Amino acid sequence: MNCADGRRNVRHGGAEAMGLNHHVRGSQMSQSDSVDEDVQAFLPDQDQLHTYDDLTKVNPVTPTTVLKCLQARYRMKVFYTHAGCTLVALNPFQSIPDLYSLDVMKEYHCAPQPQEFKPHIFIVAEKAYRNVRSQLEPVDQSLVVSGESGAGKTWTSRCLMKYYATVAASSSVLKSQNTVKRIERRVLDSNSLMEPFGNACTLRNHNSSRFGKYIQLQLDRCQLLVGASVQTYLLEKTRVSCQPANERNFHIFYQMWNGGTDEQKKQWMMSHDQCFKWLPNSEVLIEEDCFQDTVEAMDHLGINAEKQQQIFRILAGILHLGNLGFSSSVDESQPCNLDEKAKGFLHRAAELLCVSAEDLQTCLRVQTLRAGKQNMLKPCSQAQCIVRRDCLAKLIYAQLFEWLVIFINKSICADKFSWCNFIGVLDVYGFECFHINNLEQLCINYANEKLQQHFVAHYLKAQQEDYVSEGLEWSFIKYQDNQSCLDLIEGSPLSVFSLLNEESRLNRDSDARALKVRLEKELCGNANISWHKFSQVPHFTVAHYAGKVSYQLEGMVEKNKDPVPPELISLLQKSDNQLLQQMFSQHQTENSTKGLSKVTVVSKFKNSLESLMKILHATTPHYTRCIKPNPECKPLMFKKQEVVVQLEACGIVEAIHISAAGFPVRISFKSFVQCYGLITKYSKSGSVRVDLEVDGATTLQSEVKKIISVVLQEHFSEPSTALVHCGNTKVFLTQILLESLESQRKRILSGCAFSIQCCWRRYQ
Ligand code: AD9
Ligand code: MG
Repeated sequence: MNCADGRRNVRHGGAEAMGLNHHVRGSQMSQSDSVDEDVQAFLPDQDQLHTYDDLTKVNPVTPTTVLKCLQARYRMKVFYTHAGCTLVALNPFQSIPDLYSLDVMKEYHCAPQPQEFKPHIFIVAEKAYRNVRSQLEPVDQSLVVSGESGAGKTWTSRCLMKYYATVAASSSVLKSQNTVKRIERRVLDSNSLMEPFGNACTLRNHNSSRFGKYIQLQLDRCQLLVGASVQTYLLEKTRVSCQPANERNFHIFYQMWNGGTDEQKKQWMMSHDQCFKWLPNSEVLIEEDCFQDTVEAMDHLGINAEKQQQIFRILAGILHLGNLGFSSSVDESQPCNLDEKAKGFLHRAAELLCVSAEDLQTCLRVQTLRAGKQNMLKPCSQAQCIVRRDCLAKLIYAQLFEWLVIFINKSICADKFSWCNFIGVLDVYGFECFHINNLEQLCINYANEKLQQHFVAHYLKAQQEDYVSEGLEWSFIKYQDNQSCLDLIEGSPLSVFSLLNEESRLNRDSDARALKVRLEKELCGNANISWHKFSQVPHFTVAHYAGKVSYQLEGMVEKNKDPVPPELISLLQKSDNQLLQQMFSQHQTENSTKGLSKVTVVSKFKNSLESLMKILHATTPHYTRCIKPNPECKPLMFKKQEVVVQLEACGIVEAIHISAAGFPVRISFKSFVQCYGLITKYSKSGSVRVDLEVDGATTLQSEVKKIISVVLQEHFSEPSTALVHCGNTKVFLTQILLESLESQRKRILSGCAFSIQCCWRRYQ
């Protein structure tokens, strides 16, 4: 039995499909093998579904056939599948020996035609690497890795980085802060440092990235890796002060708690008889809790012992802030008091952050209001004190993360004259739809809409190229783009973002209901927004390409403003911790010169995404869609319902629809004639001789046309162009025509079998 994707079935064996030999054998396939192999019925044979290396070759391409195919492959432990210009990666949730070994890397790197090997993330990596050399514009490449939480984006990004650090290893070293380390090591270390600070254990992934990142790997003229730079997006800083139930804070806090020496813990004032509120679930140890790895990465990147000590003291200071509680004040004119138990934590927090305990306490309990040119002091309520405490912690943590990223960039970025091209790896959060969604989800889903738009444009281009190279018109493809959803979110002059910003810039307490009325009035013309008539909670629902999401308006304006009381910044600027001082000295200049206080979260995010999109547009993209086969993260468990939702969310189903909008079934002339030639041979009107020895596209094309005309005459009254197009080497069909061809072929075959049986009986 042969398989539909051009490779003989015997070359693919279940578990063997993972190993090295398998790749080697795949590569030995000869040209002639690949021509006559797809002689078979083109409707998928259930037993052979796992052999489809490319989902676009499953005939017909529908969400159901695609799902079945992926399931069959997963069962056979085949985790990668092409989907046209995209790679689908199913998370195995178990380590697969040898799948990512050095030998396998070398094999893909050295192969003359790696795309003939089994689908693998290394094919994508190698293709991008070779494109850099191709001299075709644009030469710079982007590898976009997407998928839902726990699907394997970060794992895949690491794999890609390791691949380049191996195949493009140079002898270059970078020197910074007295440390000399090979650049490949440093680039990988940058990941090891960002992850403990930016990742956390969540209900959906024990190592969930709480920020997006785009890493550009810089290559010199000889295509050797000489440096890298990192851009990060929207760190989930609220996690520092508020951890969802059964989740944890960022890994780094647990690493310090579990991995610090007694001496260090003394310096950080962390003794095990204390209980830190912002360190929930500290008894759960995970493999990411390795403090030594983080310290090593810091060493390699050039963060010296003194700086490290400053960093850890700041982090310990944050943890102590979490234990500050306030009691409500009876007299409103008096600030509320610190809880008795909290006093020790206040002093320790102040000592760790190197600020005066008195100033810290005042900052948290009293706000300074500006009235004209005068400042007025106003005591804070209990709730306000808590908001200010959390704000301080988030402010410090976010700034520390930013400082780390800047430091990493200084440490790994090559001199601008020493590199000429880059390969970018984008690891961003996937589409999110929770029970309650707010500004964070709106931003994340907006980012996904942007990427989807880019993907669709790219996918259509690839489709278009196929059609054009086959000499077909392109105009019959109709698809729904997501421009109107993007207009709704970010458009001008009126959109969710613009109205949210308008509200955020008004100096008043936000009113979710009033904002809802405004959105309803101004945006009702856009079909992508709706409201549940009877809902008590102010909200709006957006019809994203990946599904509908309801966003709550309560608290959204405040989140968008993300206000930082200036007293907190001045407090930190006065800190004796050199690093804190340095981190916030910049803050003030920016604040006064650019009026940063007016820059909202959505405007900042929109700007950073727009720069990212500009970069993506100027590069050749390669898409990898990671899929999480089950929410329990169990090895080899495939839940269809979960997977189909993700295929929808990551745009694969949309891509399938685009391809189905034209002609989802594509078969080479030769295969088509071999398979359906018998239709003309045995048809009532047919006396056509099907000569398989005849070569040449023209002859084959006329054979194809004859077969099609017989089927059309017998089954349809429609004009043929609606059902079929003949290209230069392939025939493009609709599913319905394929089914008619199949049924006719089967009828003829069963008729033949019957005649043979009759002859045989007569002969007996
Ligand atoms: V999140 O949006 O950051 O929450 P990711 O990044 O998509 O998420 P991640 O890469 O962290 O998911 O993968 C989750 C876990 O799946 C990993 O920690 C591994 O245990 C597991 N995984 C993912 N890909 C592979 C793989 N190719 N082989 C083995 C894998 N295990
Ligand atoms: Mg991740």
